[in-house]
Amino acid sequence: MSQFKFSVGPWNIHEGADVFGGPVRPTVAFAQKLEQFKKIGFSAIQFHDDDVVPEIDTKSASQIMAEARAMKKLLDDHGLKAEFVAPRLWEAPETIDGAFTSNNAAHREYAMTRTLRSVDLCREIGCDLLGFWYAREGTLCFESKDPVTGVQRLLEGINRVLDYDAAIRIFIEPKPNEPIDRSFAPTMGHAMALATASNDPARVGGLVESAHAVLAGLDPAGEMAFALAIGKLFGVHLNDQNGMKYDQDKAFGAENLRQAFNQIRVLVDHGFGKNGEYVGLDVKAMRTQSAEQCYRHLANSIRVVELMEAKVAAMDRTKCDALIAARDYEALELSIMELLLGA
Ligand code: XLS
Ligand code: MG
Repeated sequence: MSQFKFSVGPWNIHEGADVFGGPVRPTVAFAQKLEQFKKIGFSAIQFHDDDVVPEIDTKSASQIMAEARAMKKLLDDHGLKAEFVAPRLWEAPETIDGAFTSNNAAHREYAMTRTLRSVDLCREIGCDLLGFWYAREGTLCFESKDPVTGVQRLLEGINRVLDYDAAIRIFIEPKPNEPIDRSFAPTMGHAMALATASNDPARVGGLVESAHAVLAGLDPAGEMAFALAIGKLFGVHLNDQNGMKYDQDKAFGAENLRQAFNQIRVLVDHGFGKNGEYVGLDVKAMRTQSAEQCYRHLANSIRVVELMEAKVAAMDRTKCDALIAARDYEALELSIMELLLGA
């Protein structure tokens, strides 16, 4: 049994399409996903605005709120909570060149409208957390945007949300690249700086996705620690990533066990979850999985979290402290490897 509560996004069960080929599995109905999520052991759902209300741009304000209320009921019926709503600011034609940082003023306004509506959705489905994954906030051609103005525009977007709703909290989920080449907020340090520079720093924090940190050449455990140190780790998306290539969203721990161990160690040692935070997953099933097996990556990731929690509990802290005091880090490293390898 884990000490954590887990969350998952509906996009974690998908049809298997990639940039080189179309769907390989049938679409799973939303209610069916919820049922399976609950069975696997999740207690909350991560939402994009259009996961709450599909085709949101084509619907009226009253229709949107009615559908949000229906979603809240569906969650209640399944005994699930909403963790956050993140405006999907990367698919609409208005977001072709970014959202808050688009060079087109009308498009920037589209981003703002859609974001404030996501705050309304948060209220309606019972959460107080808005997520910013800045998919296209950066450049494909570096000279195409003023990089100082770009960062200031991100800050302006954050402040508008804080002003709009006195209770809403915001997390920034940094990622260095993909789909853009250079992000304006590539790491947790950038996210923390934006939070601190905002009008209400207490309500702005960060979410670490393991793979995003690896893509930045950083250790996800270190990124989590950085945000924890200043009381701003609002969430995590555990997964894994084999080096610096396209975003893989592999099952947690599938590539780097020591890094996975250290993420759980940092979270456990610093009481992550004690203020109601969820351990979120953001993992994709392999394209080769059949429809019947398309939930395995979720169950497997939770299993690895639990196994790592057991490893953290089994650490011989007295021995580790003695080795640290003796500055015998080779011996310390070996004792961690033995712990992980069960020797
Ligand atoms: C994509 C992101 C996305 C966010 C939510 O890389 O991880 O899934 O978690 O917008
Ligand atoms: Mg994520």
